[in-house]
Amino acid sequence: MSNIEQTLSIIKPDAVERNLQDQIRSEFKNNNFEIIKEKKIHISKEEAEKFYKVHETKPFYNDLCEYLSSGPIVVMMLKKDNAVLENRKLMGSTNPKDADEGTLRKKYGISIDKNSVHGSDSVENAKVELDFFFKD
Ligand code: IDP
Ligand code: MG
Repeated sequence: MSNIEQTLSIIKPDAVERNLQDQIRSEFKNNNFEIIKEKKIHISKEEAEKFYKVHETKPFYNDLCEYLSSGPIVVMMLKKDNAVLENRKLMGSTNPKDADEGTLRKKYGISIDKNSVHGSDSVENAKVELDFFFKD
């Protein structure tokens, strides 16, 4: 039985800075994700704080928000069977050091904070996060 979902991917500033968006886009396509919408934007720190509000009590919250707003990002609406979990699998562990071979964070991530990609972690959060960037 199919379970088509949509999820949000963000190509983070470290990856956009290194011009990796074409390679990462190919990775999604090669893994049968459909890219429904895509845009390159540069968000403010206030917007980053809103996006990462779930992490507001974490010690790394301020740095995280500084970082996400430090340069352009590419946000994508992805669609696939079980897209949320499939994207998390393709991304790999939060810390690139722990990420499996072949995952995006293993291939492109620099460090736990500069880990190149974001992906929604649940169907519910995917809806909220997609709305955040793509609600017109
Ligand atoms: P995720 O991106 O794999 O879902 P989360 O726990 O949701 O990981 O954390 C959000 C982002 O915050 C991570 O992608 C990473 O960039 C950053 N982060 C998470 N844990 C740490 C940490 O211990 N130190 C610094 N940055 C962190
Ligand atoms: Mg997360």
